[in-house]
Amino acid sequence: MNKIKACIFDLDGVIVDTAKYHYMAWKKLAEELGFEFTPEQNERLKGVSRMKSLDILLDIGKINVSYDEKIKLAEKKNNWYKEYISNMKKDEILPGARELLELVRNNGIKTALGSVSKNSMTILNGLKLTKYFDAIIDGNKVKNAKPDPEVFLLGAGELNINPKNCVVFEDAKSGIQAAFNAGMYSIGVGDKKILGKAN
Ligand code: B16
Ligand code: MG
Repeated sequence: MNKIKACIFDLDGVIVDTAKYHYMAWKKLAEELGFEFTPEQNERLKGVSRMKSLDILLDIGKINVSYDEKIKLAEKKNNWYKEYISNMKKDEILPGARELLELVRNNGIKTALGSVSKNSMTILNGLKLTKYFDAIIDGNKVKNAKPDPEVFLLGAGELNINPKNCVVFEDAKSGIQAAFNAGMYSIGVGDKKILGKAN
């Protein structure tokens, strides 16, 4: 592979254990709407934007609602999610994540966050992790959710590093595909059966 000059990290499910909170909030919304939402179905929502996730969820529940209603449902889910993450503790930083960030930085390798979550800054600041990133790309900066490569290409751009010298760490199938689409090397964090496309 090419020389590694930058590492780009996804947030939910890679740096912090927030993927479970997204699932809890979507599951609660599904229950309120009268249907079951399984962990297997939840895999389709990982790395996907809030509104697109809602569309997938409503499709699973075979529910049709107006655009205005969708905005209200997404807000409801986000309020539950924010309530869950407001109580997060430092031990919810995933094992080895902080150590890896320190290690790569100590070796002169740049770091970026590549998340489509609009709540990224709340989480990073809350857990005092912001200082580990040379660039931060979050859901407020990107227009296209993974598997679109935009989030990772913006990260490489802010770091001024060629995409072919970047390594992406991802827990979502859509994120591994986004890294591939960006021409970057990828490391899957999770189940090999789901993330098999990762380098
Ligand atoms: P929010 P990541 C993604 O974060 C999550 O994987 C996905 O489940 C979530 O819907 C998305 O962020 C949007 O999050 O509602 O907080 O804006 O994995 O790209 O760090
Ligand atoms: Mg993720």
